[in-house]
Formats: sequence, C-alpha cells, structure tokens
Amino acid sequence: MNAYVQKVLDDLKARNAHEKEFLQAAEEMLPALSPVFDAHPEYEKANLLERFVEPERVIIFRVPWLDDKGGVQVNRAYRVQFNSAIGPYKGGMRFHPSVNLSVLKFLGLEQTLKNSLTGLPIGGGKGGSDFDPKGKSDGEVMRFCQSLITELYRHIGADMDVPAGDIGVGAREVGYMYGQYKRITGQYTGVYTGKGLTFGGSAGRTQATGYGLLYMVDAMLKANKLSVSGMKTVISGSGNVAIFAAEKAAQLGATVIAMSDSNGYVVDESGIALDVVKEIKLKERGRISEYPARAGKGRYVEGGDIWQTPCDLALPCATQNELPLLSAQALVKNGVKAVAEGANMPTTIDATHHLQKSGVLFVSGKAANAGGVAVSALEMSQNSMRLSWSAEEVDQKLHGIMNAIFENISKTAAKYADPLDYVTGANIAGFLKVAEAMMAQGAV
Ligand code: NDP
Ligand code: 2IT
Repeated sequence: MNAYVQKVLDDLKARNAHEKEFLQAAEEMLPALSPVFDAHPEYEKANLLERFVEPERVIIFRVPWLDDKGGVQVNRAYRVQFNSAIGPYKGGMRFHPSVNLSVLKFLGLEQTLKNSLTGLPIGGGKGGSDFDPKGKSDGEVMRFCQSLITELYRHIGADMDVPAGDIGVGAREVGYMYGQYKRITGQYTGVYTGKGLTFGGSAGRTQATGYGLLYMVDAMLKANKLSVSGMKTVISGSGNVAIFAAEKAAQLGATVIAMSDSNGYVVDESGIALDVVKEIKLKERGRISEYPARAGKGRYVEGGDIWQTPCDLALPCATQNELPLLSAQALVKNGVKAVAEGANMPTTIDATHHLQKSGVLFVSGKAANAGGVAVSALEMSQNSMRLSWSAEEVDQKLHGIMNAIFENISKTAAKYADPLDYVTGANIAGFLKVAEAMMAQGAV
C-alpha cells in the first residue's frame, strides 16, 4: 500500500477507534486508492486524503415527539454533510434503531464516491435517526418527521443538501418531511427527492435502485459472456431495493427463488410471487413469514442464513454486513456466478476477497446501487426546470447511466488493477473526480 495512504488510514483508526462501520468502509476504500496517490504526489502535498476522510460537517440533534398516548418520546437524529466538492450534499435518511454516527459516516463516505460515479453534479451526505418506525402509527411517524424537520430545515436546501429515503424511510416519511419543510420555509423547492408523484417526485424513482442494480448486473454478465436469463437468483431483504430488484430480475428472465426480512427468509423454487410480497411488505407493512400461507407455496425459514440457498446470482439488498465470510463460502461452494450489492456494504471485507479470489463476478454497492441516487439527481433537475419526464424517459436515462458506470469502473479496473476487479475500479473512478474538484477549489 502507498505509504501516505497507510499513514492516513492508521491515523483514522486511532482517532475513530470506536466507529467500526466507518473504519470498515475506509479500510475497504483507502487501500484501493493507492495507485492514485502513487501517480499524484501533489495530492499528498495538499493533504488531500486527510481532508477527504473527514466529513465537512456533522449535525446531531434531539427529536422530541408526541406518541399516541400523549407521552413525549425523544430520539437522536443526524445529518452528515460529507463532501460538497462536486455538488450539493445528497443522500438518504435512515430510520432504524441501529443508526449511530459510525453507520452514517460510513454511508456518507460511500455516498460521496457513489454520487461521483453517477456522473451527475451531486456531493455526498447521509442522515437518519435511531427512531424505529416499526409498530408506530401513521400519526406517530408524522409527528416524528415533523419534529425532525423543525430542526433540520435550517441545514438543508435544494442547492445545499438534498435528503431522500433509505432503510425505514419511503414515500410516506419523505412526504411528511417535505410537507413540514414547505410549511416552515414557505418554499416549494426540490429539497427532498423520492417525493410523491403529485408534488414533484420523479417517475421511476421508487424502482430506480432495484432496476439500476439489474442493469448493472446485466452489463457485467454480458461483458463476461453470461446472461441474467435463466439464473436462479437469491435476494435478501424485501424492502424498496429488494422488491424492485426482484421485479427487474424476473423481467430479464431470472427466477427469484428466495427473499427475506430481519426475521427470516422464504424459499420458493418455482419463483417468488412478487405481487404477494408487495402486498405483504408495501401495503400492509407485514412480515415475509406470511408468504407461504398467502402465496400457497414456498417455505419459511425463521432466522437462518439466506445465502445457504444454492443460486447463480446473489443480490444482498437488506443492510450492512449481512453477507459474512461463512455465507460467501457457502455461495462459492454452491456455484454462485455473480454477486452484486443492492445494499450499502452488505458484504464484509473477507467475504468480498473470498468471492473475488474464487472467480465470482462481484460489483460493490457504490457502483451497483447508484441507480437510486442517480434518479434522485434527475428528480432535482426536473424540479429545477419545473418539468416532469415520463417513466420511459427516466428509465432510459437510468439504463444509460448504469451502463456508463459499468464502462467507467471496468476501464478503470483494467488501467489500475485486475480488469475484473470492479471493486477497485469503482473506488478509483469515483475518487478521481472528487479529488480533482477538491484540488481545483483550494484547501480552505
Ligand atoms: P427498506 O427499509 O425498504 O428495506 C430494508 C429491508 O432490509 C427490509 O426487508 C428489512 O427487514 C431488511 N433489514 C433492514 N435492516 C436489517 C437488519 N439489521 N438485519 C436484517 N435485515 C434488515 O430499505 P431499502 O430497501 O431502501 O434499503 C436497503 C438497502 O439498500 C440499505 O443498505 C440501503 O442503504 C440501500 N440503498 C437504498 C437505496 C434506496 O433508494 N432506497 C439506494 C441505494 C442503496 P425488516 O423489514 O425486517 O426490517
Ligand atoms: O444509499 C443511497 O444511495 C440512497 N439511499 C439513495 C440516496 C438518494 O439521495 O436518493
């Protein structure tokens, strides 16, 4: 590893010893950037990497809200404004009990390179709260969202910082947050993406991450003389990303045989009935365990490891570190051909290395799941122009963006590493643009 990169990584570990997810993301990313620093000694002179790994700003605040019994509840919320070199901070809000500063810093770091890879002018940010939307009434979720924005509104703006959805934040939550922003500021601007279609949302945003993931997989498989068609596919999660990944996979001729939630997974060798999953998860906010009874087929496994299910294509679309080494070993043993990350950092570092070493095609989240934020950037453009594009137009642009990302990461991989090392390709390609913009804008 380049000595300067090593030194920055060591310092980062010493200064943030308790932030394990953030350090994991940095440990995956920084070593891959070594050839960039070998080639650009001026970056080291400008202490570019020290600046890059430190978020520009972190906002931490209290969110008090009234539950249905009239009691006051308090949660903690954050916005990590990571990097604005190439555009306004952009990235989702996550509501999940596991949210803490480390998780949001890892997500902000990844988002910065992901957004760069889209080719669109968006910087990196991420936010969220340890609020758990599960089991809360609509009214409770609304009051929580309103209270959160009563504080956050002063830190965001269409040309400053544009949040969106992530785990636990979908159209309902975005609607409540956007409504409160508008109420307080009196401004009808594109300050959030993932809005409802009646108030400035973009056609195709709901589907974008999952569809984009499959466009990426399709491009990668074709480049390696393989095809999605006929592939037995396992997809973890059953939220926004997983559901629309499953939809596009089936459209491309794959058979999706397993999906999950945080309690367990279902296996249906005849092909998951996605309309049933949508009904349970999107309409009723229910559990995947209901699938066999509702679909009249398939079986449910409580707990367990979905990756033990033999498949050709594995798409982790739930959360970070959900695919550890043992799971990767099972996938390899069962003959998996490709793994693509719909979630952010779902595969641990040792699992990633095992898959790559074993000849499995692997594409990391910052490239593979960039379709969501790419269509968010298209939503920002439409809002600025006071226009709306059709679902077909947006989908065509999304497809073009995902193909361009694949071309960029594979060319970069070939130039700096192994032509099939799309992980290094994505890290370097994403970083180069941010680095150039940071250098051009001066140090302070
Ligand atoms: P959702 O909230 O819609 O769905 C999340 C899914 O993952 C649910 O099935 C959930 O199960 C499961 N899950 C969440 N946390 C855990 C956990 N700790 N252990 C096991 N399963 C868990 O979120 P999204 O689909 O939007 O996000 C999924 C992933 O994709 C995240 O990593 C997110 O950062 C990433 N992503 C999302 C984008 C988007 O546009 N939404 C864009 C790019 C990446 P349960 O219901 O039981 O909690
Ligand atoms: O991780 C991600 O890229 C997202 N959650 C989507 C971010 C966005 O601004 O659309």
